[in-house]
Formats: sequence, structure tokens, C-alpha cells
Amino acid sequence: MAKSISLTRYLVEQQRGHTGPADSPGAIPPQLRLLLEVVARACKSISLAVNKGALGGVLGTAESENVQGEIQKKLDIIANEVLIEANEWGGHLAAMASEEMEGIYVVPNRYPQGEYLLLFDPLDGSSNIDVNVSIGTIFSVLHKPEGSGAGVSEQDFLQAGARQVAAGYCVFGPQTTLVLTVGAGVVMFTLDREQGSFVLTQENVKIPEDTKEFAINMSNMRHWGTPVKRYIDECLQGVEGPRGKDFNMRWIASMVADVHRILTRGGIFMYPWDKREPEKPGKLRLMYEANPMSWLVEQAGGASTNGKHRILDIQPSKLHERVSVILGSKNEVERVTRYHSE
Ligand code: AHM
Ligand code: MG
Repeated sequence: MAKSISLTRYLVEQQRGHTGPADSPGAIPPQLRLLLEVVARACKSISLAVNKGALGGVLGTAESENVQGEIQKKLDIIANEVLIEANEWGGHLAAMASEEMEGIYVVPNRYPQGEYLLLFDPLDGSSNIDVNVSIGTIFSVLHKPEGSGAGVSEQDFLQAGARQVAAGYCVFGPQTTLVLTVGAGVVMFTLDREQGSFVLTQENVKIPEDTKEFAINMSNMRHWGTPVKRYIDECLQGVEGPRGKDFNMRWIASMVADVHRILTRGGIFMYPWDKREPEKPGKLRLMYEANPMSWLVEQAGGASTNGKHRILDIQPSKLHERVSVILGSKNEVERVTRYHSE
């Protein structure tokens, strides 16, 4: 039987291979390796809290709203605290930003400040927490811009997704799986609960270019723009329609779980702009949902756009910016994007 490779070993080997500049693709400088280890450790703690469910008293809503005006669940807050407490003291980070916090969280003065910036959605798929359906933690790592001075500000975070140095998610489902890219392809690690460590279970993840499976919240159909309506309408016509094949639909309402399925067997995921709030570009957040997922998908050979542009090229103008998302199997994403320009 092949030797099992832990996340720690994988990261150490990546670090040994690092000879180029700190932000060259696939390279893991020591500080980034430490950071990723700590994020993974936090994910283990969150996984434990999620698994306890009602026994741990962690289900249900908290008495608070986040910056986006959404009612927070107890686990949203717990996961956010776990990530902050795990990451603030290690010396590898300058600051953090989260879906659950309005402003950035600067590493307190009592700890050394590092060069990296960490963004996360501590618990994505909040509506699934209480019903025991897969949820997850999404994270994105940026380097503090060169020449940005001693302090750290929100402005330092406003970098396009193409500048990420690491991105990933941990999905808490029947298995707990950590999925990661540092720019050298996509790797998956499964949590071995007896050993308490993440073990490499899939390397070189590749998304098939074609698919017969789409993921979209169909209840919003009447609000969509014409290109998305046209695409889904053609899928629904099946073998008799212009696509000449039958499609299947899946919608988990946890982006992590939907993206995990797409990385595993292909598919297209869409949360497009719609007419309900026309001034909002979309529902999902650019910096800690769309960017990390888009980089993972591209690293696995897929594509990701907002209908017009590659998501990773979008220059963010604010921390909690929203974006329309179309990602997954390359040929399908290119088709929907083409429909937007026709
Ligand atoms: P959240 O970060 O508050 O959980 O919201 C994001 C989630 C995504 O995971 C998922 O794709 C989408 O919202 C589901 O939205 P809807 O309930 O409209 O189907
Ligand atoms: Mg989310």
C-alpha cells in the first residue's frame, strides 16, 4: 500500500521545492506553510464543533446580524472566533478579514506581525447548519502589497484574486475534506479522525471540460437576466433541444459542497446577478467566496467568470463586494459567458 502523506508532509515538501521569489506560483515560503497549517488546525476545531451539533449546543441562531444584514447562526460566530484565535499569535499574519466582521482584524500589538493577509467565510452554507447538510470554511491568502508601509489597512486587502498565494476550503460533510491550491494544481486531504491529521487523498484534481449537470437556485428563474435564462432553458430541453443531451440538476445551497462536487466530477455552478436587487452585482462575496473558489476551479482546468470577465481579474473596490458567479466545467462556463456578449 502507498505511504500516506499528511498535510504537514505535503507542505514541508512544497516548502523544500521553494527556491524562487516569495510569490512565485506553487512556492511555499516557511511563513506561508505555517499559516496553512494553522488554518487547517482551525478547520479541525470547526469540524469538531459542527459534528457535535445539538449535543454541543451549537445549533440555532445567535442574537446578532452580520455586516451584510444576515442573521448570524451560533456556528458562524464560533467558527469566526476559532479562526481568529488560531491565527492571531503565530507571527505570519498582518491582518484578517471575514464575512462575519465589518472591518479588518489587525493582529494585536502584543504579537509579531507577518506579511500575509487572510480572508475567510468561516462557515459557508449557513442555512444548512441546523438541517445537517454539508457546510464549510472558505479561505484566501494574499501577500501584503510591497511598499505598503508598516501598518495594515483595508486598502491592502483590495487585490485582484489573481494575486492570491493560497486558497482553499474545508467541507464538513460525510467526510471532512480540505481542498487546497498554492498555484501548483489542486490537492485534497481527508481528515483521519483517529490520527487527528489531514491525509492526502487526491492529487492533480481535474474538472472535465464538458458536463451534463448544472447547479443554480431555480426558484429565482423569473428574476434572471436573458443569457442565464437562455442557457438553463436550453439545458431543460434535453435531448430534444439545441444541446442534444439530457441535463441533471443539483443545488445544495452550500457553495463549498456544490464546488466540491464540481471538482470531483464536473458541472457548472451559477449564482448570477438577478433583478430583485439590480444594483447588487450578485449574492456571493468576491474576496472570500468567489476568488478562492475561482482559483481552485481554474487550477483544476475549469473556468470562472461573472458573465463578462474572468473573476480573478476583477479589482475589488471594497472588502464585502459582491459578484455574479459562473464557474465549473470550461466549455459550459465559456458558453454562458458567450451568451452574455451575444
Ligand atoms: P452564506 O455565506 O451566508 O452561507 O451564503 C452563501 C450561500 C452559498 O453557500 C450558497 O451557494 C448560496 O448562499 C445559497 O443561496 P440560496 O439560499 O439563495 O440558494
Ligand atoms: Mg458564504
